[in-house]
Amino acid sequence: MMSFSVRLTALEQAQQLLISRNNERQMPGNGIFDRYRYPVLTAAHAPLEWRYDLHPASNPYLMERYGVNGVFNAGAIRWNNKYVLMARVESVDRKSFFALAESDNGIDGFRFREYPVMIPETEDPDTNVYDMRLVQHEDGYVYGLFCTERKDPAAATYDQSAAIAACGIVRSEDLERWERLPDLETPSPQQRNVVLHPEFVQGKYAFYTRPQDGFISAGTGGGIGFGLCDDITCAVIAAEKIMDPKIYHTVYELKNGLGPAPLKTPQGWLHLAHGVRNTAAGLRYVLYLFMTDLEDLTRVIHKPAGYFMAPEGEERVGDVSNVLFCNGWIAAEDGKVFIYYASSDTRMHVATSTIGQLVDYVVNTPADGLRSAATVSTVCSIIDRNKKRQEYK
Ligand code: M1P
Repeated sequence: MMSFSVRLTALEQAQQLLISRNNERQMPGNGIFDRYRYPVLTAAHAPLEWRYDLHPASNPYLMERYGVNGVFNAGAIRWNNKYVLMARVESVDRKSFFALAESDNGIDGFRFREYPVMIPETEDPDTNVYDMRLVQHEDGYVYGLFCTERKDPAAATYDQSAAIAACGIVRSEDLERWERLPDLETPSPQQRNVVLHPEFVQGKYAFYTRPQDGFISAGTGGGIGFGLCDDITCAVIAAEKIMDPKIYHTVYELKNGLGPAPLKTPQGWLHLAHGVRNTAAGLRYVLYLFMTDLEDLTRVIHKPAGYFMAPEGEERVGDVSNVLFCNGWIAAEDGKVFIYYASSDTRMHVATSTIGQLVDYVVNTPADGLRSAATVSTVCSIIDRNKKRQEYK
C-alpha cells in the first residue's frame, strides 16, 4: 500500500501530465475540418480537490470520495483572450453541473477553474441541469441556455424515470456571477436544445427551439423551431415555426436539435446541429451543418446531404455510445473555427476548420436527394467531372 503522500504525488503528476500534454492535429483530414489526437477535457481533468478529501487524517487511504463520471456537451466562448468551455460535468451520482475550463490556444491545456459554476435556482428547483449554450448577445449580456430536468409530477409512483425537460436561462457580465431568469415558456410540453440567437430580430429576442412531446421522444415536435419573445426576463414564445424538420430516411429522421448559436457569414447564418436516427444498436447521433438566410432567419438556403461529422474510433464508445453532440464553437478573428464536440456522452474533443472551408462545404456539397437513385446520380456526376479533368491533362 502506497503511503498517502506518495499516492498524492502520483495523482498530481498524472493529472499535470494529462493537462500539459500537447494535442496533435490528425492529418490529412477530409479538407473540411481537422480532428485532434486527444480529447480536450475528460473526467480525469476534474481537479483532485473536487474528488478527493486531501486530509490524511480523515482519508488515510486517499480514496476518491466523490468521483466524476464524464465531462461533455460544453458551451464555448472566447473570453479575455482565452478559449472558455462551459462543460457539463456529470458526477458519479448522475447529477450534472456546470464548470468552466479555459485554454490559451483552444486545442490543449484546458484547466478547470477552482470551483464549479453556481447556478441560482427558480422556485421550482432543478433536479438536473446540462448542455449549456453560451451566447454573447448584442444586449451586452452573456446568456447561458440549458436544459433543466425535473421529475414529471404526473408520473405514477412506480415510474421513477418520467421527467420534464425545459429551457433554463442564466445571464452574466463576467462569467463569474450568474443571474437566473424564469424558464422559457413555449407551446410545447417539453423543450431541449434551445439556443438564443445573438442578435435582436424585429427588436425581439429570437430563440431556436426543439419542441418535444416526451422526455426522450420529439414525437409531434417537428424538428428545429424558431420563435420570438419580447422580454427575456420572463421569456414566453407564443408561436414556434419549424425551420429544419425531421425527414424520413435521413440522418435526422428521428429527431434533431440545434448545437451552438449560429455564426454570421456574408453568405448567411451558419448552423451546426445534431441529427438522430434509430438503428438495431440504438440511437445514432451525428452532426450536420446548414445555412439560413441573413434576412429571413427561418429560410434554409443551403443544406448538404447527410452528416458533417460522425463518431469515429474511440469516439464511438462511452456512456451513451455512437453519439456526437456539439453545443459550442468559437470563431476566432482570423477566420479559424474551433468546434468543441463531445463523444458518446463521455468526453470533449476539438476539431478545427475555417469560416471559408465551412461555407464552401455548406454551399457546394450536394443536397440530400432522399433516394438511392439520386445518390447514384450525384456520385456519377462527380465521377464524370473527374474524368474530364483527366482527359484535359
Ligand atoms: O445521449 C445523447 C444526447 O441526448 C439528448 O439529446 P436530444 O434531446 O437531442 O436527444 C441530451 O440528453 C444530450 O445531453 C445527450 O448528449
